[in-house]
Amino acid sequence: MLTFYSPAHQLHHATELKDGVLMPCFETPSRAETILARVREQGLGEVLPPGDYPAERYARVHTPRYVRFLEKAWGEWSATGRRHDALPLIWPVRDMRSDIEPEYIDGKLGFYAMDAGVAITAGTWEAVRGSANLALTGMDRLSAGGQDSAFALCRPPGHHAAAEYMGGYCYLNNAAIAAQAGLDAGARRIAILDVDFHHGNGSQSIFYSRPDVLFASIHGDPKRSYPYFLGHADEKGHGPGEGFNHNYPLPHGTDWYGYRTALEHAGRTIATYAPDVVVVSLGVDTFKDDPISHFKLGNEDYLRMGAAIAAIGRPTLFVMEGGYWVDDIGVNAVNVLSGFEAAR
Ligand code: OKP
Ligand code: ZN
Repeated sequence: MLTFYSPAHQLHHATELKDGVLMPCFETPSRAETILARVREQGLGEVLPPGDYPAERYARVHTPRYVRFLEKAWGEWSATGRRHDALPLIWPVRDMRSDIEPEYIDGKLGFYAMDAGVAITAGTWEAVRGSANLALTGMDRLSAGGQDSAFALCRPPGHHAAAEYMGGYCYLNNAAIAAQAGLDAGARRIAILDVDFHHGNGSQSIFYSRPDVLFASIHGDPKRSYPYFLGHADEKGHGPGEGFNHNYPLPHGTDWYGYRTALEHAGRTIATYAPDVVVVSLGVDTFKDDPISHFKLGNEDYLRMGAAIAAIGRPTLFVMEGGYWVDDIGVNAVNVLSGFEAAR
């Protein structure tokens, strides 16, 4: 399996509030480096750089004003004399205005964010573009034919980012950008299977009213887990998208035996949809030792997960999302990929 990787991700190393103190994010550069080392150690296949793409490609699923904000945010923030990470501290809720973009950067940060887990730093935009370009390059290789699967080693992750907001360490939605690129290259249907512990609210939101991208997500029940406000089982899609959104919220403590039932159900749903490509939002924060999540999967379960994804039987693009127990992140992520390959 080809892996797409870029060192540009290292330019993004941000802070978040942990128990009231600004600390390095759980989402660290070492995550991607550890996965890359494991890809090489296991001889998974060639490691290739991303192509370059214009920002219009991101604006196929994001709004142009949001993409412009991401590009300009650090410049506007640092022009006010501040050198520390730019973090939102005010958010529009419910009946507030979403039509008028604030002019001042502090207002813009909140306007385009769902939480304070998305600091913008000097290198964030370069890293974020690089990450999206990996997903685009992976999809382009699948669309060109001759490849059954590819792995976009994306960092920062993307699945919490919607058309017009960032959140949960995510800025551009890499999986959604790739799915749209697949359609633009001639695919008729794409399925996104999101196996990250957290519900992929951004991916769901982007495709909620569309039948050409089916979204299926297995995740910690939002009644108790981030992102709290989306990801319930009764969210089935809207209008022409009705019936093309499938959520599998599971309780804290879910182990492989609980997980596999949902995964097999999601797999059958996707196989019936017969997509031209499956995009897997690959988070391995379902691991038993993950510091911010609450499932109980073990190392070998990721081999089984890969085999279950292979059983769907479609060309597959793996896009890296979360996973915060760095000691095992390489083993677990690559186990999914090797389990997939062994079962094909
Ligand atoms: C991103 B991805 C922990 C707070 C959790 C946000 C979690 C984002 C997860 N103290 N903050 O889905 O893995
Ligand atoms: Zn996650």
